[in-house]
Amino acid sequence: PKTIYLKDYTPATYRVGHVDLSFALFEDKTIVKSVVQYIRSEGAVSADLVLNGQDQVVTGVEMDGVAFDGYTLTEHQMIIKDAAEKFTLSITSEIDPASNTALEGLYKSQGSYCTQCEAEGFRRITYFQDRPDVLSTFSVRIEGDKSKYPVLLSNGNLIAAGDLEHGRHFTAWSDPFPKPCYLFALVAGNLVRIEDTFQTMSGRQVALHIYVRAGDELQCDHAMQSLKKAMKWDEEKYGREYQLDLFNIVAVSDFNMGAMENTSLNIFNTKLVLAHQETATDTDFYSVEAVIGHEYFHNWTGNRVTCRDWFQLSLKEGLTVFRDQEFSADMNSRAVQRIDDVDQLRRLQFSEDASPLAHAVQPDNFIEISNFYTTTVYEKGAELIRMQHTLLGTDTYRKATDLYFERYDGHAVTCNDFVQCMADASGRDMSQFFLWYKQAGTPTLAASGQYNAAQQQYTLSLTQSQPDTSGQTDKKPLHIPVAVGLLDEHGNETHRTQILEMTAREQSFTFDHVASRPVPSILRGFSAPVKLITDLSDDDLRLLQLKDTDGFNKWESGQTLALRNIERVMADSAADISQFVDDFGVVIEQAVAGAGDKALFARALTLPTIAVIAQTQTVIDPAAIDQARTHILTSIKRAHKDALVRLYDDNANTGAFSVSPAAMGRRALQNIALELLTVTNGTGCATRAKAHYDGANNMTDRVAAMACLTDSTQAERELVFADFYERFKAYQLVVDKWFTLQVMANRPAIFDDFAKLRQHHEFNIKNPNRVRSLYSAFALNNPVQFHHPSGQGYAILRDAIIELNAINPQIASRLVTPLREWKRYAPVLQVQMQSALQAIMDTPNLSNDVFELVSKSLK
Ligand code: B3K
Ligand code: ZN
Repeated sequence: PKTIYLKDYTPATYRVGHVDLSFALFEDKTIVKSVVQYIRSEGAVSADLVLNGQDQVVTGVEMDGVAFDGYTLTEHQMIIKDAAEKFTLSITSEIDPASNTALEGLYKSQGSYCTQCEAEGFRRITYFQDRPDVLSTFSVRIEGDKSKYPVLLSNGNLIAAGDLEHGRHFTAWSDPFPKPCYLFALVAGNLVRIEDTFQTMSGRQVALHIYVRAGDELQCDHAMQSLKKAMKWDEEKYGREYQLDLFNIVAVSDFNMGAMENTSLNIFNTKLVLAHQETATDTDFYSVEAVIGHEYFHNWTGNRVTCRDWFQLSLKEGLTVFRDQEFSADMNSRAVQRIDDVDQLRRLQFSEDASPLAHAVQPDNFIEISNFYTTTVYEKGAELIRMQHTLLGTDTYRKATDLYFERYDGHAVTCNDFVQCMADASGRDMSQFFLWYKQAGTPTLAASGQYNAAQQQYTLSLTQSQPDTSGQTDKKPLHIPVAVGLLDEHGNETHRTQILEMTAREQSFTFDHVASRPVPSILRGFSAPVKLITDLSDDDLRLLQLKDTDGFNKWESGQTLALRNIERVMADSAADISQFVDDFGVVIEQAVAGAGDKALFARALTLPTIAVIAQTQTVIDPAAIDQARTHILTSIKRAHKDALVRLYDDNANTGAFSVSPAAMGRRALQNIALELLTVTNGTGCATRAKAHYDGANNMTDRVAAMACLTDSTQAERELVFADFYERFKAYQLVVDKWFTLQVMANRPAIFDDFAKLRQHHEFNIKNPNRVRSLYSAFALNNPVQFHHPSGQGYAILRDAIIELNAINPQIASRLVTPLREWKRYAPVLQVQMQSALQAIMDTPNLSNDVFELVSKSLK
């Protein structure tokens, strides 16, 4: 496989004026005709036109309307040497969407046709310069059987439709805004639609349509409301208005990821559209809102201003994730949003950084671009935008984004161009900041404080260090915004949040008028994606946990105390944790008293997960982490059972179901009480969890009850899981949950259970959601059994990757993630993880996707 380098970027030799596509859909094949105007670029270094294409049979080529055979076809290219300065090329080819299991290009999902072109799927539809910097207007004609495919959609505006002979019909579409081919989309199917409208800030009416399979239309309201909120939010926060008269969303069951932002025709995984209290959890409701927002926000950040090349992926993804995070924070609880986002960053991105697959937010090489839709490009990328927002301040940041849109609307640009707008609008030098885009790895920030009573001064000394990562050593210091406030010994805030700008390896910052020894609240709101090490005592952390005005650091202090205690127990199982357990009781009492954000209390009562704890360990031993964690949870339950029962009862479900943040917070708090009360998995626990399940009027409570039962060996477990299946077997997304909840079980029967589920008639290896519900759920949410010393867990994943490699390389390569950090695991686990990776490596016909991740992981 060939490696592509950022340094080798050259502009396309030909520009494209207009693309005209026509699709004739037949059961055994689809005939695609593309008519494209090519114009040689000024200063082009060659007159050769090189088009990408694969998995299609070319049946006819014309140049300027005349049959043409002056081209060469290679496995993945069509080359026309010494082409004219300006010409029109027509290519007719045949493709077979029904046999496309990679779910890239044009494929079929449950009887409907749909497309996925990002990043390089358009080349599976027709021969084209499949790169994001070739922008053009598109017109599209689709024809197919009218009874099978009554709905025929593409991007832009509908300009014609009509009936044809033999029960067929057609539609014609025109998208007047130039776009790269990765934003092209087509849908044909038997779908129903939900309609609404949105009036834009300049007073235009936009028709909003959501298309789903018949029967699913009752589950679309939340998505529609979320879309309208997102459109409004982008107008208010970024001054961005939607430009077309129509905005379509289509939900499909077979989709490699969450959703895709194709211009005016977003295609979504059903999981991120459908939401009803009976079938979706609060987390699902939350994700639907976030992803509907995310794809909508791409209209400006990604589509109207797009990427020059795929090394710039974070230009659109990091920025759009930041935008969706802020949207969710505005719609819900800001502190909770930040906590959840940071938790995810630590669990997934920090672990990526700690593995051989660590890469920069703007990578400089790749083999397969699909492998770079990573949490580094997305979530760390969002942190880089957040830091720029922090450094500039809200108003200047807005000036900078206005400048960005004004300068680059209709253009394909780079991350450097974005940061330059930040620099130009603020007058700040952002060149050191840009290193965040180029250097991989999670920096460590060490902080220590010194109080000088005589001078009434407090000095905070900060040291930053950057870890070596594959191919990168001797890194330079970064420009880090460190948000700090000071509290006095009573917990009163004496110094409000200041942004300390760290630019050197070591730096000290002095605070004046400090009347007594303060407790610093450092890195408020997690102002930079670093690992923070402080010299704060347990008492300092306890003060912050109770009194900090920063919601994030209040939570974080409790988590740090929990981590310290887990480590104490890991070092000595008889360690004294009574102080921590007592303090935990104080938080439970505060939650019972009920003043404050319930969702925030629920987070405060949640111990760090095994995955987050793992990121703080030099050698990872999931079973040992689990043992220490469970010991603490059990001690908490024993000490505070009565208070937890009160917390559970006080937060019981009353009245009608609602997805307001307050109602979600109440459920989260009651469910964490349930979780703490059922940690010991005895008969009482099972009775309590089953009662919770039986009394539930929504999916959140049912799933919470089942999560509490899954490790159990009590009879209630089987009763509840059987009832759940019978009740919901008609709902694919709920059956996914049924698979997931069972493979999360930390109990010896897991391997037998897993084998049965793999053979279950509802398991389908071609459906990505089902694969994730079984394999990813097991490998990521069941760390103790996945890392079973027998190696059975690794063997399960290895076999799935090998099987999927031939079916759907993108999904296969995603499954490599849980193995990539193998070098950090305890020696007996490490060798088995390595040999699982080696077995995959030794498999013939590896896809580029799997080859790249496995070979780099093994290095
Ligand atoms: N841009 C798409 C991701 C495409 C992934 C291609 N392998 C979804 C998103 O980030 O919004
Ligand atoms: Zn995106």
